[in-house]
Amino acid sequence: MANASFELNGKSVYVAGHRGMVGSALMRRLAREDVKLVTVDRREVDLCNQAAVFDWFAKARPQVIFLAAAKVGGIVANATLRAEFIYDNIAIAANVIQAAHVNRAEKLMFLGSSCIYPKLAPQPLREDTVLSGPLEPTNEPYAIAKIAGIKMAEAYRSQYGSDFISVMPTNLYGPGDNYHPDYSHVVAALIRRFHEAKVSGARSVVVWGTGTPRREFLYVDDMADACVHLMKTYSSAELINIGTGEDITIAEFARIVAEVVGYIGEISFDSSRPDGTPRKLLDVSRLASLGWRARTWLTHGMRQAYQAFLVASATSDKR
Ligand code: GFB
Repeated sequence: MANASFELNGKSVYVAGHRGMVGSALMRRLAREDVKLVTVDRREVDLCNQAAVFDWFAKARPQVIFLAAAKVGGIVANATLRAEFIYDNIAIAANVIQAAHVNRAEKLMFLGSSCIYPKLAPQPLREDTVLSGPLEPTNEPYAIAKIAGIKMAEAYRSQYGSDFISVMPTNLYGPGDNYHPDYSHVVAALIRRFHEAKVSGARSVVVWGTGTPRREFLYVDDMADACVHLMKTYSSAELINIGTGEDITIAEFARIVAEVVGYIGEISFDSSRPDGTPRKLLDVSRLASLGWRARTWLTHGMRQAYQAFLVASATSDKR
């Protein structure tokens, strides 16, 4: 049974990964709920360290867990740091899910990714297509780790009756993104590249790949809102997608970034760079049936994301 009514009020709620882009959006959203927020710094508890995680959980004993901690990055980070992506993400999922079980947490939400679906699965991607075909090679280690987390949540529900659920976000963007020139996702990479081109007066900006892949982009505060909604209303072994239900090509997206940033030069494409999966549009009908839809238009969200980039770069310049 998918529908549920879970009370968050008065509960201790742990956001794992609270300093990341998704975790910090969850912190902003949960500040509007009547909950006791619990966090722990990475310097104090490394989530890859089983003993540290088990010790901390035994003391903190959170009742509700949003498992948003992960090692993440864009297409090149995924394709290059393959060992780190599979090891860190499996370790984080294994340690936190087991600790939640041992300490009798009431509910846990595991955050996966749309890259868990087969590269050539029918579009839009339905939740039941997971494990129905080969994965996109650039991010296979990350996807396998996320599938391991999903299968853990499912197995703990089946063997122990744990109320553990898994949500699959589409490509996310917004405040708190990572703007690393090589390892970031496309949104942060292009905000930075177009901004730097505008500032330096460059006449051309290079976008990776052919520009033809299609991607769906969800503003991270919408993602956080959907997570809180699903924590309260969803209880099932089945995955649930979180997205907007709409996608655009990378070429179209690059033009939006140029406009938001105010860059007026040329845009060219470097097809020696990887395209990744050709299309990754989520079927969001399950989410819609639970009464949630995305509210932030892409251009509006991109304006907010650009402002957040300007603030972040001004802060880092002053250091
Ligand atoms: O965001 P991105 O790295 O992730 O790339 P994926 C999306 C698309 O944007 C690809 C193109 O087709 C890239 O070739 N792109 C164009 C760029 N210019 C750039 C650029 O400067 N930087 C980047 N990064 N891309 C990731 C997965 O796949 O999606 C992760 O690797 C995760 O595992 C994440 O699931 C959400 O959508 O290709």
